[in-house]
Amino acid sequence: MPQPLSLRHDWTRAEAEAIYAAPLMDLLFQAQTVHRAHFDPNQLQLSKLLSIKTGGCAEDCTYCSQSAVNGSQLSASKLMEVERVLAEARKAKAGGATRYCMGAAWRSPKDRDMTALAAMIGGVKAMGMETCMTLGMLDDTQVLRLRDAGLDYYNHNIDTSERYYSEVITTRTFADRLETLARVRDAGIKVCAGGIVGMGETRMDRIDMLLTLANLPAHPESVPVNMLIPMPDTPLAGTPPLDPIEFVRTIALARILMPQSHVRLSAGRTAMSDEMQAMCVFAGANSIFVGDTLLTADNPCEDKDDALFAKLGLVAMDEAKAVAAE
Ligand code: SAM
Ligand code: DTB
Ligand code: SF4
Repeated sequence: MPQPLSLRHDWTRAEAEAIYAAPLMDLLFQAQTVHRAHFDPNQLQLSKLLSIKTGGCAEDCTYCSQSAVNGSQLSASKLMEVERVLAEARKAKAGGATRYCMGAAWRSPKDRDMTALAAMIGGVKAMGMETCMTLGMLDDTQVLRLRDAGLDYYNHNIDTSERYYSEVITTRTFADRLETLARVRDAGIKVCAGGIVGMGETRMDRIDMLLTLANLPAHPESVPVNMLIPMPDTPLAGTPPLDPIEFVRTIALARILMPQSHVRLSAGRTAMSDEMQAMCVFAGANSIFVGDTLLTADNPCEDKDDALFAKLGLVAMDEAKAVAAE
């Protein structure tokens, strides 16, 4: 997708480091200035997640509750029936979501699943919501099948820096992730790509993760920044929490490097105070997951989020505005 000349794809590490490490008030001011040039600062895009196939995954992602390799207690489910997915999507629409994200605990989908996946996409689109799927690695045929079914976004996270990647996952490579992202982009599906912070990585890893995303030929339209949820039964269960200000700096850097992207304050909000979430929004986050469950982990309930929005004067970005901004 062609992008305006003002969007840069040649950020250097020195520039990114200087932005990230600036005095916090300068960093927040810069991020908020960039944010206001591209978005209404009081609007949040609302996405809803559904796990359409849970547990029993062959990959060894150390953060994930769904990896069979981690010896997770979570039992493996089959792919959810299309009608059930659509019934859940109807509830999400009623709850104000404009994007419906369907996630599967797969290394990659099987060809036999593609017909059901296409029906889910068609059904959710017919409700007037944007569709997103996250299904693992895709081959050329699968990408085109999803595109032809009308899929709007594909989520595929690079998770961390290239350097730290093998500390977190060994059953696939950083290059594998970039390959699927390039396929998705080339097919004309919008890209949702971000990562996780708080996994024991260094500040440089956080910076390099964002540099990789910002220096792709086109910025991902959505950039989810997940705070690790230390799930029981995973190798990262006992990981100490990341300093909240480091997290805010990560959000601000994402906003400054990728000015037109929706930066999502993604997993981990249940562990964040209202003040921290407010600071993340000031730093340029303008998308969240709503509803009390992510894939397997908890998310703040609707009442709690409604109270937070009221306190901060935040309103939902309607679908038209969400699409126009991209
Ligand atoms: N299996 C597919 C894949 O890995 O691409 C799709 C689902 S996977 C669960 C989607 C993303 O959720 C991961 O890439 C990771 O960034 C995020 N995630 C998973 N578990 C998490 C956790 N405990 N804390 C924060 N983010 C997590
Ligand atoms: C993303 O970056 N975060 C979402 C979504 N993309 C698929 C997933 C968060 C998962 C949190 C842990 C869980 O629910 O199991
Ligand atoms: Fe499987 Fe995705 Fe979890 Fe990795 S993150 S174990 S690929 S479900």
